Amino acid sequence: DPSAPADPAEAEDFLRRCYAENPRLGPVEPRLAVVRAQIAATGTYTHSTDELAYGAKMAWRNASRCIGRLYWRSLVVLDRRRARTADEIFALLVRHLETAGARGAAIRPVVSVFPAARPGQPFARVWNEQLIRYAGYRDAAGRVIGDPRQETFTAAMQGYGWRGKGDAFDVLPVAVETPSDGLRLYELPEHAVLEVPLGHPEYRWFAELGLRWHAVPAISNMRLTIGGVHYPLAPFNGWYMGTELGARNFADVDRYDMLPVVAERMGLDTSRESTLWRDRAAVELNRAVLWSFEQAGVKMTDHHTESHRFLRHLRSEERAGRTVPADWTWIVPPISGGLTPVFHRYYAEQDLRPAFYLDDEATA
Ligand code: HEM
Ligand code: NRG
Repeated sequence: DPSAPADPAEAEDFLRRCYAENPRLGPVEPRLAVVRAQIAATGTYTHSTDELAYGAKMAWRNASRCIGRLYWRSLVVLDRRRARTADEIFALLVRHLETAGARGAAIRPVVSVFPAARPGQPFARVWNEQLIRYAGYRDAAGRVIGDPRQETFTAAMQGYGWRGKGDAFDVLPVAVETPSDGLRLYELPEHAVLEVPLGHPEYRWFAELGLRWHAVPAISNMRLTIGGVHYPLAPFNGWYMGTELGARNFADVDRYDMLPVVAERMGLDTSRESTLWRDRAAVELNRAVLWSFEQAGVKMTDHHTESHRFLRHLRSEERAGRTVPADWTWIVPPISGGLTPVFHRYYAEQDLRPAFYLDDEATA
């Protein structure tokens, strides 16, 4: 429950770790005394700018499903704890996307931290799972145009009066809910949404499929918890790994389901599974994704490179005397798993905090 009082033991554990890892912050004991008193008086406490920034980095470091953690120290932390109104919040979400990656520029990992939940009080949230997502519309024939994953959300937005174009890649509005303004919908300005049209290095017909994807994955529905304090609105982004699009968003049967279409255009024999037409189509789809982002000059990583980087991260964390919690089922890429080194080992499974939690499966 994000509105529960801060747990003093969790606060202490976080502060000790934070100050031990950052000697420049000085001794932790005086800070602990202040925080204990603040929690006793108000049920919560306020992080210093340094504590917030380092806590957010620790939460990324502890994200056991994330293969991209080598760069956890470079996270840009935007302190947005003073934002209140829906208009203010939306303007800062746009600033987040601008900071993450202006058109043509490199993508920077960024988190924006909005006000903490206070004991017993309502708090601001964003309903979207990511700041940029494509609508999914169910047509009369029962088929979905766009991203089927967003069908329920899209219908909810339509229920609030939103009307999309009805195309396969309509950017959804951002639904901001605050205690003072209730729910408000906002359209992202075009300049904040960088997209890459997909083509293929050899197949001229690939571009005719009309596929595209947004450059920045910005997850907006996970709660950041640091030292017993909950930040229900703390959207973060890094860059994409190609397989997220090529092996999942475009390939999954309950997403854009493109493998049969690609296989057909490739002229593959789809009459039997043993021709491995799915696998062959999936590889070309993934090549198309990586090639297109590279052509567009938009940062993206491939699963082989990222797997090696992740092992480097494991080694460097080990040298620092820390274990790296990791969830094998999420770390191993969704194609060619066994061709990457992350497949061939076990990982420590631990729920370390600070952390990002999806509230449906929240453990705090
Ligand atoms: C999950 C890569 C940055 C936190 C993932 C996944 C990948 C990935 C491939 C699995 C996603 C899936 O299968 O749907 C990367 C790359 C990054 C990056 C390449 C480039 C910098 C970040 C940042 C944060 C973060 C900046 C937070 C500050 C997480 C979390 C998950 C995750 C919490 C789990 C999401 C969930 O449970 O749905 N990441 N990531 N990642 N990443 Fe990263
Ligand atoms: N698979 C999801 C995104 C999940 C997080 N992936 C990242 N995160 N790369 C999708 O939209 O396909 N990140 O912060 O970079």
